[in-house]
Amino acid sequence: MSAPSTPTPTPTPAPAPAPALDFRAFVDRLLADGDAVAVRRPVDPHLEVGAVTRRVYETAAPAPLFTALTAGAPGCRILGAPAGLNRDPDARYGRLAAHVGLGRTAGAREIVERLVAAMHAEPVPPRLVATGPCKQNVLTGGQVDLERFPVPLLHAEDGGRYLGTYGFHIVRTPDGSWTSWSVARTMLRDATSLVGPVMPQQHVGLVREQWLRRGERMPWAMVLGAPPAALAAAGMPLPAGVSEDGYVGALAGAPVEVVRAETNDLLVPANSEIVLEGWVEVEELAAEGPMGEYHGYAFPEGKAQPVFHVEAVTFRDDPVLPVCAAGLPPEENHTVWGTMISAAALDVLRRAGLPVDFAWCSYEAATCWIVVAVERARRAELALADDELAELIGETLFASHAGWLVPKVIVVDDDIDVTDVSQVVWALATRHHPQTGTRLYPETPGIPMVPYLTAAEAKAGRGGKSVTNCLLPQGFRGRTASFTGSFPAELRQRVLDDWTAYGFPAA
Ligand SMILES: Cc1cc2nc3c(=O)[nH]c(=O)nc-3n(C[C@H](O)[C@H](O)[C@H](O)COP(=O)(O)O)c2cc1C
Ligand SMILES: [Mn+2]
Repeated sequence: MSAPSTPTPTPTPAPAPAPALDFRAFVDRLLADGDAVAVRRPVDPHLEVGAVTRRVYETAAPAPLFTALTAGAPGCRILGAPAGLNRDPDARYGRLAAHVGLGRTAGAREIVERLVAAMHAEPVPPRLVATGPCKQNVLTGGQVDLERFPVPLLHAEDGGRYLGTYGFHIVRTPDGSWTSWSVARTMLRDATSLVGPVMPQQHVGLVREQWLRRGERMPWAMVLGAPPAALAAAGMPLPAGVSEDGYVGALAGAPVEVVRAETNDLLVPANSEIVLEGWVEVEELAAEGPMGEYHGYAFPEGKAQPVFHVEAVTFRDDPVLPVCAAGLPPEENHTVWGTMISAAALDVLRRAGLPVDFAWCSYEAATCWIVVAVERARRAELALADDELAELIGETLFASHAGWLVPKVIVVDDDIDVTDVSQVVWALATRHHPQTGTRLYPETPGIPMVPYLTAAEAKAGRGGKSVTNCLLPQGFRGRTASFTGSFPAELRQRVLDDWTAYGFPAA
């Protein structure tokens, strides 16, 4: 007698990971949308990749996927400008939107509000899996050779070739309580080591300090071609003690899958394109830089920075190395870092109970200013003069991890769309009193990379910070003379409805 038949479960294929959680799916999505182009002719990682990528940013062209590089092992590819802007005004932020799980027509406000909402959601911890695509190739010990990747020289003035321009460090405190993911650049030092900045105020620096105090080398990993949502979170000034991995799950709506590293206990995103594993020696520095930087300049000197020793490399087949060629906006230091700072800053201000509508690091300002819009309707809630309110906003921000990064705060009313730089310029020109409208903060700590700092300020890590009050003065009698401001709604609607009838092409 045969056993009663039990229905055989139909194996349902696992759903393809969304682009936000899988860099390869992200690349495929960009290609399908026409927001990336496959460059099939041979391209040299020595300056040519950088030159093409810079021109892509500066003309808002699709991201270049270089598939035939003249250096590195066959099969290795490079994606330039992974979060560059698109010239189609309806899909301007498309690449960035894909990082955070939104469609390509999402606007700045939608992206920032999603980032803020994820800060208020329960963290979704990563899911440990046995293996993943990043283990398709495993090289350890004497097999490690970073030259197998097409490590580009990105600007002629750079002091070296950069493997890590769009990847993040993974480190953990010695007690295991805090895992930090953070984006920072890494320069190739030799076939088995990298060198890069570790600022003590950044979380990788805070964690390193704990290992230094114990006199132990710090286990380390770096992920290149990470899940885009993870990269975005690693470029976001979340508060100290917050593990970015749980934020990524909240942002993407699903846990990020991680696998154990080969040579240490760190967990790395399972579908990463390239994973470097190793350690940071207790006291070891080497020359790094210079390199074209986020503020738009390249300075002539490099600096001594910590060394990252690589003892294992794992990677997907035909890995795709993402590359940011830093410099004049808009590149990823503005579109990713600037947007992440905007979201973190907006959250700081709202949590402080301030009547703030929105905050935005204008990409054009190279992450050197943030514009904060005050809800005019809620101005009366605080019995503060305009300048006092502007200063309170600035000082609240400057006291936060996000506010350390941005030297200038510009405060406007919410009739200004802060994501439109032309409106910000108009507010600056017409609402800011040059004599009384600026408050200076010579003693306030800030990121020392700001280009206009004096040598003494950069050394002290203080000063060069300001709050610019562009709030309309109480009792201001002007009205905005414009299409929106000067006509009855009914007439405006009629003009819009009849637009082509007047003889204009459709908007
Ligand atoms: C493309 C890109 C490159 C970056 N490069 C650096 C860098 O080289 N050094 C640095 O300190 N921060 C860099 N950042 C900014 C940090 O990632 C950001 O401040 C983040 O908040 C740091 O993580 P943490 O807050 O956990 O310290 C970069 C950000 C992006 C998006
Ligand atoms: Mn952090």
